[in-house]
Parts: sequence; C-alpha cells; structure tokens
Amino acid sequence: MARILITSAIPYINGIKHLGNLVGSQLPADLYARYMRQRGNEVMFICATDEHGTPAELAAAKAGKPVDEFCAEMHAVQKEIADGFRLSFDHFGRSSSPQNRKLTQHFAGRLADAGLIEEVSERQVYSNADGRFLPDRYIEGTCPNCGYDSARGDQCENCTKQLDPTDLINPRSAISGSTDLEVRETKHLYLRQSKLKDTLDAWISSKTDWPILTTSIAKKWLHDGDGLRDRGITRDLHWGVPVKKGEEDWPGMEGKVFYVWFDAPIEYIAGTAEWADANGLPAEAWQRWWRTDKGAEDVRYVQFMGKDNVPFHTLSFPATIIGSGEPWKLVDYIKSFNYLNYDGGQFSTSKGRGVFMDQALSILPADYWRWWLLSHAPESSDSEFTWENFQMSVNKDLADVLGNFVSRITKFCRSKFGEEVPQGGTYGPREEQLIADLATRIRAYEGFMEALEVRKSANELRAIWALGNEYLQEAAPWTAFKTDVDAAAAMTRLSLNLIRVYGVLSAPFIPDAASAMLAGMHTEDRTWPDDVATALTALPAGHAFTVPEVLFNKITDEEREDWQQRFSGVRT
Ligand code: B3M
Ligand code: ZN
Repeated sequence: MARILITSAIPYINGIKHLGNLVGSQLPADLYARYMRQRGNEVMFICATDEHGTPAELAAAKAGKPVDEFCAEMHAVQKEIADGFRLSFDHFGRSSSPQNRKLTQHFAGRLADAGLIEEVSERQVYSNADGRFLPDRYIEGTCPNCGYDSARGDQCENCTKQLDPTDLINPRSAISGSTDLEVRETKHLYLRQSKLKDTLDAWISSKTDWPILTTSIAKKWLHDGDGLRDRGITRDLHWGVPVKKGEEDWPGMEGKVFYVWFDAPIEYIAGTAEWADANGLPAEAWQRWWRTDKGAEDVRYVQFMGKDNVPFHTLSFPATIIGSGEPWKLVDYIKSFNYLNYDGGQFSTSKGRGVFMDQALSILPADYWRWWLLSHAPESSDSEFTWENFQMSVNKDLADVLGNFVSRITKFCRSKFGEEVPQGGTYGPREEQLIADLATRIRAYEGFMEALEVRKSANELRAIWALGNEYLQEAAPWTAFKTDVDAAAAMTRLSLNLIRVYGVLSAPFIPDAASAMLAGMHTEDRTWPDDVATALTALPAGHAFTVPEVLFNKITDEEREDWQQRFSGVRT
C-alpha cells in the first residue's frame, strides 16, 4: 500500500467553472484519486477555492457584495457543484482560511530569513479615474508577446506568458475602462527566485518521467531568462493575506497583502491542515503528508492542472518550498493538460462562452459528462467539444456498449432463469478466451491508469466493455437455451459476474453507473479483478439480483439540437 497525495489546481472563486476547466484539473485528479483508493492505497485528495486577489475583488464588485460574503457564498456553490460531479475530495478548502493565512505568513518569514526576499520600490500603474493602483487583473491590454488584445496584467491567457501590468500595450482599467493611467512609485516584496535558478533547473531536469507538456513549459520559462526573474509577491489590495514576517509585523508593508499566486499553492498544504482540523485530528495528521521529517518521505505527490498554471507550479511554488529551507514535500509528478475548445471556438469564463458545470448537470447526470470529458481529455494537444461528438460517444460507448450489455443479459436471465444467478454448465474455449482477453486488457488498463494516461485508460475500459458485448453476441445464450439449457446457464452466470467486474473497473470514470451496476447485482464486493477467472466467480449460482433501471439514455437528435442552440450564445 502506497500513500498518495493528490492536489488539483484550486479554481478561482470568481464564478462557476466551465467544462474546459473541469477536464484540465479537478476531473482527472478525481479519476486518479478514485483509482488509487480502489487499489488499496491511502489517498489524500485536496482541492479548494482560490479566493484572493483581483479575480475575487472584481467579481464581488460586479455582484455588488462585500468580498468576504461573496467568497463564502461562491465557495458553497462550487462545493455543491463539485459534489454533483462526484469529485471525491477529502477536503475542499478555502485559501482565505486562517490555516492558509498562518502558513503563508510563515513561508514569507522563512524566505526573508533566507535572504530570498527583497524590498523593492517599484513603478506600478495607477488609475486616476479609479483612484487606486491597478495590479494584475485590474488592468487589461495587448500582450507584448503574442498580440492578444485582452491580456491581463498578470498573465496572457492566450500564450500563457506571465506579465507585469507595465508590460501591456494600450493598457486600460478593468474597473472603469479608463486609459487615464500613470505610473507611480510603491514599495513591494520580491521573491528572489532567480537565486534558485540552478537548483530548480537541476530539479526539473531530474524529472525525466514528466509529461513533455509540463517540462517544456517549465524549461521555457527557466531558460527564456524572464520566467525566473524575481517577482513581486505583494499587492496594494485590501483582500488577501496581510503581509507579515511569520507572526511579526513587516515595517513598511502595512495595509498590503500577499499576491494571490503566492498564497494559492500554499493552500494545498493549508487545505490538508483544514482537513485535519475539521476532523478533530492533531497537526501530525496533516504533517505526515507534507513534512518529510514527519513521515512524508514515502508519500507520492501528484498535481493536476491546465497548462497555463504550469509555470507557477514548476518554478514559483517550488521556489517557496525549497527557499524555506524546511523539509516540506515537493511534488513528484505534474500532470498538465492542454485546452478544451468549444464548438469551433474557445471556452471562455469572461465571455460566458461554452457549457458551465452547473448547466451541464442541469441537462444530464455527471457520468455522461465525466465519460466524454475524460475519454477526450486534451492530453497531447488541445481537443474540442462538439455536441455531435458528445451525442455519438454517449450513445455508442455508454448506451450501446455498456448499457446494452447490462440490460440484455439481466433481462434474458430474468425471463429464462429468474432473478438469480443460474447454475449448471461449465466454461468452454470461448469463455476461456474471453477470460484471457479480459486479463490482457485489464492489465493494460491498470498500466495506463498508473501512468496517468487518461485517454488511453478510457480506450482500454471501452474495449473491456466491448469484449462482453462481443462475447454475448457470439455465445448467444438465447439460442443456446433452446438446445442446451446448461450451456446457456453457464454463459449467463459468467455475464452476470462480468457486470460486477465492470462496476468495479468503471467506478473511477462513472461512479454512479458503477454503483447502480453493483446495486443491481446485490453486491458491495468491490474487490479488484487481480485474477479474472476468480473475479468471475464472485457471484455464485443462486445469488439474487435485480434488473437495473436503464443505465444510460441515448441522446436524441432533438435534444442535441436543442442544447446546441441553447448553449450557442453567451451565458448571462
Ligand atoms: N486559481 C487559476 C485557475 O483557476 C488558479 C489556480 C491556482 S492553483 C494553486 O486556473
Ligand atoms: Zn500572449
């Protein structure tokens, strides 16, 4: 049994995430967490809402609410939607928690003691119309790197380049749209991550098994020279973690807060502390996941995120961890994703384009979305959601292959043998071949899941479902029944057992349907099919079952057209 720590990039509090966000972080993290738990490992799966910084302030202002109230409400909303998608977090925390405030201030103090923080008097954009500084997302303009005209002051979402507000061409205030801007002096703390360049370079170079997407982005920022320039980690904002050196005040930094990207990754640790506190556990309970001097040396830590988050996780956050000089756990593997596009364009939160998590659940249950999204995860390149493809996948994979197998064999058994596993007959060469084929595919499925190859895992699972269907088609117990009742009974017994095995294997992808299959088979036995032949005897002759309700409904052309229409515009 291994101990596996899993974190998903923590979604900004500013609104409900779209399906592109979901498939790039939380959903594949959940897939991995569920799989690893099922295989008997001890898993700690942490996510949270990212509540500080300009995204939160701007969204609260737009909603006309005090920012703390807005965050509390939106956290509850995001939590409910996460539950709706069956995201099995051990804890869904909040970066505004007292635990995160304390840890963030702690790290800043340690970095200062290590000489890795510098006080810099810098030039920041000040808006005369708004009467305030405009850090990060408070300012928008044209990206100097790629020319995208809606780049934000902290990062260009088009080319992922990290920016400073003063880098933008034709800048404007995101609050008022005003271009009456000037540059003023203000004092801030800078993290001297350039001092750690060689250490970070060596660390990333040692990660030879990481996805190319992850290492190529990390190396690009490391060697472009400016990815690792020292960065400001404080802001002239009201909402955030107040700047302190551990528990002490920081002279000259009164009224300032830490930059959202400084405290957000620390929330992975703080979220685990929140989990311990929420469960009445002592500090050791979370420290054994995070402190290599307290038991975390044998933890495998895996992070999930979209590609735009990679620079912060491969450079800035490790700089914080390493720079502290304390024995904190560093990430072992970073699984990153490309973008999912929507029907000929981009998903966009700011423009309200695409399908958002709450809307998705309002039209179909979670499993339909989970299956499509995971089986089309944008791993090696960007991928695209189209309604035609969604309809085809659901109807074929879920309804025709899996759903049909389950319904056909359970109904056949009910009509000929009653609602219990029939006895009699033995397995012949066809059954032995099926068992051998299943074994080969299940071992491949395990290999892909271990390797975090999401699409390949889905392909393998689909092929495992198809084996059952092909077997049923060829064996045809309904024909055999006319001449050899015992042979038909053996085929049926095997097929009913296969439903249990499908329930077990499919649970990481489609947890609700998996539970329905197991409930239909009147079993709680989720034993992994290490040995397929044995696994197919778990339900003995005489074991009762119930024909399950239809597992998956097909998407009709009318529904598809209706949804395509409804989600073609922008969300208001
Ligand atoms: N909140 C960006 C995002 O939601 C950011 C991730 C933080 S991970 C520590 O894409
Ligand atoms: Zn750009």
